[in-house]
This record gives sequence, C-alpha cells and structure tokens, in this order.
Amino acid sequence: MSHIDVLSVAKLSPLLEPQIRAVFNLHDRLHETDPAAFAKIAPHIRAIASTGESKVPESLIAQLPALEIISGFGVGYDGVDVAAAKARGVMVTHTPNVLNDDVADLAIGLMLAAARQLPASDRYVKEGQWPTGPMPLARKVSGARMGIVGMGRIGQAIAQRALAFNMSVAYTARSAKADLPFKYAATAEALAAESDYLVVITPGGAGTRKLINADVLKALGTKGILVNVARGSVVDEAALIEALQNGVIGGAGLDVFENEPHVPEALRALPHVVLAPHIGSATTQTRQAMADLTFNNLKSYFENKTVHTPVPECAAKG
Ligand code: 8YV
Repeated sequence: MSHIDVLSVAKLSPLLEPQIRAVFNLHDRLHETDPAAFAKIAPHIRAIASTGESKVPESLIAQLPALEIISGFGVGYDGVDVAAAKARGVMVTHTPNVLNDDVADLAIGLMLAAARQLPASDRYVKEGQWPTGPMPLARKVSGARMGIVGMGRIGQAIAQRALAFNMSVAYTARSAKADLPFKYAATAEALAAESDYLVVITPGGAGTRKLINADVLKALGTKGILVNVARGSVVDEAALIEALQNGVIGGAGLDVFENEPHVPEALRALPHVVLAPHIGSATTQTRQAMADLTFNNLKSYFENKTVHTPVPECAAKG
C-alpha cells in the first residue's frame, strides 16, 4: 500500500506514525508546512490521519477529491465535519472503548485531587510549610453526590468507579437510559443543583457548546466541584473563571480547555483548581491500543473496504 497517499493533519503519536509510515506514503502536515507541495499532492490524497483534537473542516475535505477515509486517533471527532465527509462518501473512524478506563480513572483522580487538595498538599510538604501548622481542611468525596453530564461509555465507567466510593450517581444526557439504575435529570442545571461533584464527559461540538454556563455553575453551588474530561468547548471558560474567582463554586479539576494548549493566566492563578494538559487517554497501554486501532482502521479499509470502528454517523445504514 506504499502507493496510497495519507495526509496527517496533526502531529501523530510516535506509537502511530511509524506504523502508518511503514505501510503508506505519509505526508506529515504538508498542508501546513508546504502549501505549494500540498497543492501538487492534494489530488492523490486518499486518507487523512487525525487526532481527537484535529480540525478537518469542509474546506480541507473539498481540496481532496480522492479522499476516502478519515481515521481518527481519539474517541472524540468534534473537529471533523462528518456531514461534509458523509456527503462525499468519505468514511470517518475513531477509537472508542479502548480509552474508557483511562479517562474514567483521570476523572476520579481530578475529583480527588481537587477535593482533597492534593497538589497544594504536595507543595505544602515540599516547600517546608508543614512545621508552620496543618493544612486547611478539605472536602469529603466518599458518600457524596456525583452528577455526570453525558452517560455514554466513559460516563458509565466513571459511574462504576463512583459507586465504589459509595457516592450516589445521577446524570443528564439527551435522553434517559432506562437500562441504567441512576437518576436522570432533564438539564445540566437541574443535575448540578443536586450534585456535589459535577463531572463532564459529553461529546464536544455544536450541540454541547457552553452547556456548562454561569447558571449551571451557580446551581452547583459554593461547595461544588466541577470536573471536565470532555472538551473545553462544553464549558463556558470565562464564566467558569468568574465563578471560581467569586466563590460561586468550590473548585475544579480540568483536563481540557477552550484553546489548548493555551490556558488563561486567570485560571492558572487560582489556588483551588487542579489542571492537567489533556491527558485523559495518555498512558502507554491505552495510546498503544488507540494507535493500533487507528492504523488497523486505515489498513482494513484499503484491504477490503471494511473498518473496525466507524463513527456512529458512518455506521448508520442509509
Ligand atoms: C486525544 C481525546 O485524541 O479521545 C479523545 O477524544 O481527546 C484524546 O484521546 C488524544 O489526546 C490524542 O490526540
């Protein structure tokens, strides 16, 4: 398949790039690095390799008349214009399931870190402050109320873990899931009002943009803690900063941001916020599984036009 031209639209994982390069003719971000060379190769590009954060707009798809598949390294694909891809008959794939555990683990980790002030505790000891007296008391997690925004595969993995902490679990989603034993709330605001910890794990994109707004944060309340392991776009970041600055909520644990990798100074300056650089799926084991799946989707497509994990829009018949 060395004659098949693949365009990567982001810096690919070192676990993925060599796999693609060994089999396909990979053009690493050529559209950004050398537009003149890209213009020559564009008619021949048959596949795009992307990541969860990549943008694949209609304007790029339109420049690639031979495009057949977009294979994404990540479960989220909100940066891909799937409607434009589908209209052209282009397959879109992603990497669901293999990262459920890691993202759920991190959600719990951020919740514990924010509630129990782990980063501040670490600094307290390392900076030699312990002899001056004890740290201020933190907030209890076990037995508290968790609200989950988005009850898909990862949301359910988070719920499972919360149960081990004797937490009560409620959720909001587009619709109630009758097969789940958790209380459903019709809106994020209603859910926040009855949660101590509000965990956001809903897909990004137009449908969820700024879903967590000032009203939802107000409902979460002065002791409430927000955890976001979904997409920065789901939270109104300016409203969040204001809520944290004014004590409208108690704290936050955030793995994702509106304009990654740039995090507003105002957010970085807040003491009761725990920040991570989008590491939800970032373990060696999971990134290897994601890389293999991303590669195998590409390979399988060009071998026999089948894929392992199409996005739901491309799996639907008709
Ligand atoms: C990224 C993610 O894809 O799965 C997702 O949707 O956001 C992540 O796993 C990962 O950072 C690779 O870029």
